[in-house]
Amino acid sequence: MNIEGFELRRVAMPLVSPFRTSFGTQTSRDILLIRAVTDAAEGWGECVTLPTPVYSPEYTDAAVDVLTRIFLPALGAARLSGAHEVAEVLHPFKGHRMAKAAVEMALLDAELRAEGRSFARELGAVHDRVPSGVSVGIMDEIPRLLDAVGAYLDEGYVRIKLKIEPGWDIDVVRAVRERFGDDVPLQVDANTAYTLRDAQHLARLDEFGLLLIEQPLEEEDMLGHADLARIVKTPICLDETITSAQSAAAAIRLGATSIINIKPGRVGGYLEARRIHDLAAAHGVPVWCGGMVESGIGRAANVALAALPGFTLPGDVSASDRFYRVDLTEPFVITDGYMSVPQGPGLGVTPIPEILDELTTSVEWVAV
Ligand code: OSB
Ligand code: MG
Repeated sequence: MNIEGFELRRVAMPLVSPFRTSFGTQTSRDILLIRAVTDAAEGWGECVTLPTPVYSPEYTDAAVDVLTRIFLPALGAARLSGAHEVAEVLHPFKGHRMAKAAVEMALLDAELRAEGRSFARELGAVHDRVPSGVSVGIMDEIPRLLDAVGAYLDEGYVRIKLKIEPGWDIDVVRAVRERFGDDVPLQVDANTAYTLRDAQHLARLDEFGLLLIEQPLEEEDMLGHADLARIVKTPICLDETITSAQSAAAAIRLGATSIINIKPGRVGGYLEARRIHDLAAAHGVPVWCGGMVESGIGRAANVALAALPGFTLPGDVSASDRFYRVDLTEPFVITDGYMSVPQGPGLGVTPIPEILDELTTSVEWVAV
């Protein structure tokens, strides 16, 4: 694999409606794309960092800095035989997993395109379509939330995830159950908004038959989650806490998680994501594919990952129009609640040049 250089491109994508979580409100997505240029092919990667370190310690300007000054030159100097060596070359550098994941994704896409193989096949997908779940933000009032949930159910989403925080939890879940019934697959995501002192409060969610409670406590608090799991009956599912196969193994051993949300960016790449899938499967722990409000580029790879056999719960893999009026790629759509897994070489999708140009806010070429 002979790398000629990397293009770092910032793209501003307005959201169709504000997306509010316990850590803040997004109205637009500032996406960092990496285009890897090799002598055999080009490949695309999407960095899932947010503009500020409110979900994880990473943020987009830091990703640009560490990629430009450290990671891309190291990869250029390394004489890689393939994208599977990216993680090893970058291993001496601590953290910055989303930045690492983005460049690994770009080089993997280039390599697979050159060889005519798809992400899905490379990762070990066993399905050609995956069930689609949707993540629903916090809103100002319950009636608006019920309208939004009703609209998503009408569109065919097979699982609803409600973002929660103190003051927007029990009553909201009760209202959704009362309106839409007990059969709707339903789960909640707190993005670390509670502490172990809230255990009895969170146990009040048990009566609603939720699939899981996602990341109720702080990301470092593995023991707290293990304690909480003994108090609440609803399964605990970790997101922010799981940053590698090692932390996944620890969380499973401690009983801190009985289901895992796998996000490739958070764990340093699609290859580490597959390792977590394999580890979880060996322990009988179900996994599902999380999302970071990706464009069609990141979405394509997530859908491929979600088609692996251990992904037995619907993921946050929603249609392009859940977040964007215009996507960078051909839009992802859902049919009967499912999304098709791209089968073409590499990601199977590329940005549409005119749309990409229109939404681009900056471009930087890094020769290596
Ligand atoms: O915690 O799953 C999360 C979006 C940004 C940051 C964190 C999270 C989310 C979501 C949206 O819930 C998932 C999606 O992309 O559909
Ligand atoms: Mg989450």
